[in-house]
Amino acid sequence: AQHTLMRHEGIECVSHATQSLVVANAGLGNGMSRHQLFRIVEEYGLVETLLMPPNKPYSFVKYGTTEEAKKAFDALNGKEVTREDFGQNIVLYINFVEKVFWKNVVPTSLPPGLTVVEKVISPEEERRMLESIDWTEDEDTQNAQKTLKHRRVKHFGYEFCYNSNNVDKDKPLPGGFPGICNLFLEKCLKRGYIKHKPDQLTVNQYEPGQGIPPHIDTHSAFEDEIISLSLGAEIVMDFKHPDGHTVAIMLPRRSLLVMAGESRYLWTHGYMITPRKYDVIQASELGQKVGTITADVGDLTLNRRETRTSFTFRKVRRSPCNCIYSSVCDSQKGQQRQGQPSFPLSEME
Ligand code: AKG
Repeated sequence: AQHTLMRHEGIECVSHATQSLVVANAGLGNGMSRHQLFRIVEEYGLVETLLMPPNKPYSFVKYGTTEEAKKAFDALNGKEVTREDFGQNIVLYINFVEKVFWKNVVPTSLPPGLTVVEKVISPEEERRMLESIDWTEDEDTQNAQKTLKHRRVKHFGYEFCYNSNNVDKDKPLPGGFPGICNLFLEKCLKRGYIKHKPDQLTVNQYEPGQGIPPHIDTHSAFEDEIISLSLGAEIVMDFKHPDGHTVAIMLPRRSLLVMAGESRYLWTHGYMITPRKYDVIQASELGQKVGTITADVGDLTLNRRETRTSFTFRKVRRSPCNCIYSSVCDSQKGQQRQGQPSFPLSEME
């Protein structure tokens, strides 16, 4: 029956062992996330390709060797796994295939309001921005510095408090932004990436394997436009709509992520916190990787992670948010953070 189902879909299963598997019940179409599937399949060998066709209840995995694929087949066929998000159990069904491919690749659109500007600064500016952050300062220096469980952070302008997911608007930090950041923001304003000059900066530093949990920046804390500069390393960031639709976006090194409108207010953003030190990315030319929707394309490979430092600039909000996304808006619920994804307690010291 499994073979018939796969043939309906144009997938030819083979009875001999190959490097590639089709994993039924583990697709984007039945709620399996790319992260979870990757974690499951990487246990059995080097995953060369992980292809998850849009809206389909199956995925394809290509291993470095046939032996690895065989190991995965033996261990996973018929195995029950618990889906991370809904806690629902599903049984995986696996077959060998000759080739991993997906013919109906349709470009999925980016979350509305989201832009990625590539090479927004030069390598020299990147170096100077990284040097402008002194991580050796101790606690009683002027800019709040914290080591969270999964990354370290430093705040400028205003401290972001992870207990309340908000800023103390009456307590600006002394010293302002590092000078080079002001120059960068002038450039962003001049080029029209942002309309208002931010007054709050969070610098996050992530070692390989670290990340940030999915969250929406608290509506009542910050204005609409939020920008994040990626330095030191590229990363794949996941954006998730409340209906469960997830889009993985490649943020190249020295690129600027601009989140406005729906992408800022309604979609969560974050990237994985796992012991692994690789990201699944599109293996096309560099220029095509910007804004890549890795979940929906077939041309995937793995990238080793390096230390990534991000500079996230935001403008502190001075009046309640009146956006159109009231289901996730704490201003409109009259209550802090109600129903809104926030940083879990485990994030904190
Ligand atoms: C945050 O600090 O709230 C972020 O979302 C940081 C995102 C990033 O590292 O690019």
